[in-house]
Amino acid sequence: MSGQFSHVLPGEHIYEGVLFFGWTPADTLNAVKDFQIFADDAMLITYPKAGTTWLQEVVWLIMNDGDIAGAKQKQVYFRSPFIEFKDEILNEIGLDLAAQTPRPRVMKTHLPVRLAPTQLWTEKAKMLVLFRNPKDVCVSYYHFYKSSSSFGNYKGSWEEFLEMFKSGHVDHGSWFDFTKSWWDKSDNPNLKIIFYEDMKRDLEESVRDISKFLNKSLAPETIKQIAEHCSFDSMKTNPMTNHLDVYSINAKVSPLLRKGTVGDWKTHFTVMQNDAFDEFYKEAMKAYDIPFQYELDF
Ligand code: PPS
Repeated sequence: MSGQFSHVLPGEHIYEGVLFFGWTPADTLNAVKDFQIFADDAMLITYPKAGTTWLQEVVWLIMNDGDIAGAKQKQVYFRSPFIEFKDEILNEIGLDLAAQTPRPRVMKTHLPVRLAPTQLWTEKAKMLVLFRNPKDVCVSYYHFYKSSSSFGNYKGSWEEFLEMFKSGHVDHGSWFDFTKSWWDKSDNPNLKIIFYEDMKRDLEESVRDISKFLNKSLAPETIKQIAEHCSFDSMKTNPMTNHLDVYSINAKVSPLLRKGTVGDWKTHFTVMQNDAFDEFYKEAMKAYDIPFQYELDF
């Protein structure tokens, strides 16, 4: 698989068939499977670049009754640990942070079902799976690969990256495998599928809907405040969410909060690339009818 592509991720390795960068080592992945989960946990499950940080801020605020002052005191990645991540420079050791986080916890993972903590199922934690259309995910991932030293500051072409994405030769592996694995679980009453595009269409409505799923009853004014605090412009200028402090991201190349739109793929995909992607998607996702939205109609 890797022989086809020239880009090498720092510390890259294959774990049970999935490619990872060095910040997700094998011993951490082993420990994640057995990681202790509690029924009051909220696990945010996303493929990279699906809008994870956005959902982290939204769900942390819902679980903490709209405590915006509290959210402004600590970076989102310390309040809502990324369980399979281990960055000793940033002192961000996901499993340690998660073990120290007061309950109810909000945590994040990009893992497919088979690599996720098994106790998610036995302890009946709340699982929030955020999906974003794969074309925008791929574009967002491409820019992040270029800007981040953890991803080896990708210098290759967009064309090559698109092929890497399609074949799953990117950190955390195939979007297609990840997506199918979680969609297969969508009947589980403790699991909610959320779409990035729906959050873009009406964030207040999404906050209300997610609160209901989490059994949190928030005042309409609190819901409004959360939605305002979590708008793209607000999160982009908020030092607790914009990741401008993260040493590995060169925001001059591309910040984490880059555009935050639906349909930016149209400025990257050629007509031929788009047709080929649609064909590839049809084959890879056959038998899966997931209502992805590639543009917003307003
Ligand atoms: S990560 O590092 O994998 O967890 O990245 P992730 O947070 O999943 O994805 C980054 C993309 O999410 C967009 N984003 C937002 N969009 C809309 N509104 C808000 N508030 C918001 N916050 C983050 C971010 O801009 C990245 O998408 P692109 O398309 O690159 O702009």
